[in-house]
Parts: sequence; C-alpha cells; structure tokens
Amino acid sequence: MGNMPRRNHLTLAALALPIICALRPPAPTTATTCRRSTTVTETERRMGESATVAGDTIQTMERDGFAVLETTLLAPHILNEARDFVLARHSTLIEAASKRGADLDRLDFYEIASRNPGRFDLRLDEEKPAVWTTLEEAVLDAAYKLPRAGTRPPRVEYAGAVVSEPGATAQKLHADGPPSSQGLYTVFVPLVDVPQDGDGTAFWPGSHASPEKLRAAAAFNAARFDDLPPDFELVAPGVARGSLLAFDYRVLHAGNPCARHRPVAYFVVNTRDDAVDDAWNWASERLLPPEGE
Ligand SMILES: O=C(O)CCC(=O)C(=O)O
Repeated sequence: MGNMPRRNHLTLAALALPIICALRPPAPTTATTCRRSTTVTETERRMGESATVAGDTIQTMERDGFAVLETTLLAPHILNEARDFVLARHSTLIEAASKRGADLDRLDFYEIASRNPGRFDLRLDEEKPAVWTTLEEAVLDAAYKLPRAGTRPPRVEYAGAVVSEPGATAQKLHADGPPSSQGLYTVFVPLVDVPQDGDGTAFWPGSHASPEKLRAAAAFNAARFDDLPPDFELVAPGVARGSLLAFDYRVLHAGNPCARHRPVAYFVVNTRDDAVDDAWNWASERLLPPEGE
C-alpha cells in the first residue's frame, strides 16, 4: 500500500515468514492496546496534545518504525459499517474475478490485487462509503502525533482495505517503500480485534532506519542465513478494534497467516512537502464497470 512499486518491495524479502519465525520466534510486543479516555475537545486534543503522549509516539515511531495509536473517534457502529462494506465489496470482486476464471492467488486488477495467497488489497478510490470520512478523520487526528518529514500538516494521500481470508499464508517480509520514503506512513484501522502475536502484522522493529537490517532482508532472498543479525526479531502487536496501527513506509513487515476473515482499512499518510502517487501500484484492467456507468 505505498507509492513505491510493491512488486519491487517484495524482492526485498527473502524468506517466507514461517521460515523466519522458525529461526527465531517473535519477541513479545512492547506495544499496548490500552484505550486512552479524555474529555477535551477535538481542537484541544489536536493543538494541545499532551506532550508526553505525542512525544512517546514520536519516540516509538523513530525507534521501532511502528506504534499503536489510540483514538476516541471510532465508535463500534462506524467500525461495523466499515467492516460490512469491505467484506461485501471483497466478495463482489472475488465473485467477478472467479467468473472470469482469474487465478485468485495472483489477482492484478484495477480494483483488487492479491498480495499473497488469501490476502487481497482493495482499491477504494471510487467506492468509498460515507463512513470512510469518519475513519479518515480519526486517522488524520492521530497523524498529528507522528514524526514529520516536512513543514506541511499530515494529509491522507490514499485509502484502501486489506482482507485476509481463512487460509491466508504468511506474507514475505517487505517494506512499503524504499529508504527515501521517510515521512510516509501506512495507518491500519483494524475492523476486527487483532490479538498480540496473532494473525495481524508482524514487524522487524527498527528496520526502517537500519541499512544493516535492510541488507539482511535482501540477503534472505539469497538464503544467506548467516546474514541474519543477532538482534533479529519479529513483533506482532495486538490492536484492539477502535485503535490504529501506524507504521513507517520503510519498516520491514509481513501479514501473519490467518484463519478467519480479517478486514483492515488503511490510509497512506504523507508528512512530507512533496506529493505521492500510488497509481503504479494497481493494474489498469477493470473487473467491474466504473461507478456511474
Ligand atoms: O495483512 C497485513 O497485516 C499486512 C498487509 C501488507 O503489508 C501488504 O499487503 O502489503
């Protein structure tokens, strides 16, 4: 879900996640899923965000490359609506792809792409329901806590959804962008609860800022196991529905295997001064007629 060619990202990865996990089990997460409750107004929250909370998030993001962010803006009925929309859209697209006889493990259409067997990326630029505005507001509000790479306020460049199906295999370790993509973030809005060390997203903490870790990830491709650094670990934070998971475009991560439907809305947040364009991430061939035709 980024502005840099995904197909290239995957070449960063070298080994399938199960092999990596077999080498060294994931370490316990340092992230928490505690909800923060507050009575301040939205403006106060944005402008006067407690220095401790914002400072903690900035430190965590800079150190680990990912953080669980709390928000009070996502009520259960909003999340239910978003979940139902994503699952319905996913099944419409899978049905259309199946009717065409497409290989579901390798979908590459304008509206949907397979990111690995059983894991689908849905493009939602034309099909966003009204409730998406609320999700975007929550993401933008939380984005004020992220480290910035430019002088402009954070903004959402792009939105979509990832759906993992029962039987989804582990993703390869990859980054959403190259080392030059500092200041870009993917923010996940899980539409179901995700347990710690469960079927969510696993990260290699600190890999966004480490040339050695990026090199080691590339070496996985060549199966040079000796190149795994001694501090190799994968951390899969628990994220309660209603919380957000933000990660640096550069951090190495992978979706864990999944035994249920796990829908996640996502937003690409830009804190740089230049714009990004995600168009290359998607094929031009459509499964369905464009909206309104
Ligand atoms: O499913 C996940 O948790 C991660 C998905 C992902 O990183 C991707 O599709 O590129």
